[in-house]
Amino acid sequence: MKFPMRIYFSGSIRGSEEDVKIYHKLIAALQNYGDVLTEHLGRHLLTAKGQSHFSDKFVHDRDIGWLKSSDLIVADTSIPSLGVGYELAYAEQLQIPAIVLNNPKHKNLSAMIKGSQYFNYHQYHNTSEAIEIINQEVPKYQKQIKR
Ligand code: 6K6
Repeated sequence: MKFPMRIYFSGSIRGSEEDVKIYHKLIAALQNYGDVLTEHLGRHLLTAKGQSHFSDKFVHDRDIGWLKSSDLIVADTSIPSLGVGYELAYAEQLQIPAIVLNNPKHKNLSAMIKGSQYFNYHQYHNTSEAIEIINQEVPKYQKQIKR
């Protein structure tokens, strides 16, 4: 039996939620390839400062659990976010494949991400370009799943 790919989408929350509409579209594109564990990031449920009725410890432990169980992480690094950087470093440590999508409109991306040979890094300039990258890159990882 073939199991759906488990994809962890990572994007800024407390860094800034400015790009939530873009995340929504990227998540919809990723859902063509598998289950997106963090699909809530693309919803407009998030309050202004990334607060919820869950404690920070709950959010951290739940998200790390999802990350550990994922086959692929796709991170939008366009808005600098400590959480996204933390998740990418965690993925590299665990050798979970990671695609980094970066729109240079906001800031120059940290050398710690851009300079790492581990990440499958792509720059994009608009949402359709980011979706094209997803459609081109994600199927490559689908073939690697051995579950
Ligand atoms: C807000 C709305 C619903 O729940 C919340 C609470 N906050 C978070 N919920 C879910 N994931 C979170 C939350 N805060 C951070 N993260 C994780 O870190 C996500 O997986 C994002 O990829 C990343 C964002 O980090 P910051 O530093 O921009 O907040």
